[in-house]
Amino acid sequence: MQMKGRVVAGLKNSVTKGDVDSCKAYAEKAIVLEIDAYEAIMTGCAEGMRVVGEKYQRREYFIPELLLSAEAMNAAMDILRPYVKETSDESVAPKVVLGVVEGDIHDIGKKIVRIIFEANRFKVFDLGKNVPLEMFVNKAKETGADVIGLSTFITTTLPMTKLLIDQLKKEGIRGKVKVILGGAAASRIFAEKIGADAYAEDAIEGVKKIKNLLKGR
Ligand code: B12
Repeated sequence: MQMKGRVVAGLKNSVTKGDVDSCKAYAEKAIVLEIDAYEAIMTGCAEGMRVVGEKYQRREYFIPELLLSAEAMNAAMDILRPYVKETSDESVAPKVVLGVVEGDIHDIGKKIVRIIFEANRFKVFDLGKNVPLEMFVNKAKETGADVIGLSTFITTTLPMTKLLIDQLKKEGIRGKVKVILGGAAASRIFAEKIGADAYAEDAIEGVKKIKNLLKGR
């Protein structure tokens, strides 16, 4: 296996095993070898997390293993983040309020989204995880946001997304701000059902969908 392949596989295995030290070491190797940082995150770390999800579903892994893997992935992302290449797109940057909905603490996907949005020169207001609806609404008003990006990983908190859209209507700002959904619990069909503007499978698709939604603005 080529050196690059070995490092990416190392990242994947380290996330799967929840080995923080080895994850950091592979992330640093990726930088030294000038491996594309986004590729290292997606084909290394995120792939490892996908395997973790499968193991959890097969009951080979439980919450403690998930937490260790999340810690390992976060450690690698901290090292790789500054090296994610910025695009040369000079068009006006969309303002995006981003967060994980109330009741949900899965924030790894959202962290990747932030990295990729910022690499595309979007202005991101990251509200973090477990974010109450009114915080999204207030931040959107305060910043004059073009988009609210909602991350949702558990089905029990999915209804929050519909409540947010209702709230935006009540406040009279639904026409000014687009709503995009992402995360394991969301889907294109669900997004259409609740009247969101878009759903994205991953961060890159999110960038494309947002640019499309704001075309001509
Ligand atoms: C790691 C993990 C955890 C960690 C989270 C750590 C952290 N800081 O994030 C911990 C251990 C805390 C955890 C807890 C729980 N978890 Co959990 N967890 C996972 C796991 C294995 C991986 C999630 C992840 O980080 N993936 C990695 C990222 C990179 O994934 P990604 O989806 O590819 O991300 C991309 C897209 O989603 C998209 N995207 C994401 N957000 C957004 C937003 C926008 C705007 C856009 C455009 C795109 C976008 O872009 C991302 C980057 O490209 C999933 C399994 C799964 N299949 O998702 C279960 C999973 C989500 N968890 C699950 C459950 C049930 C729980 C618990 C309820 C367990 C419990 N009994 O306590 C708790 C919930 C706690 C809570 N209130 O939130 C279930 C949810 C099932 C359901 N249908 O509701 C899953 C699906 C596992 C399963 N198969 O049962 N979990």
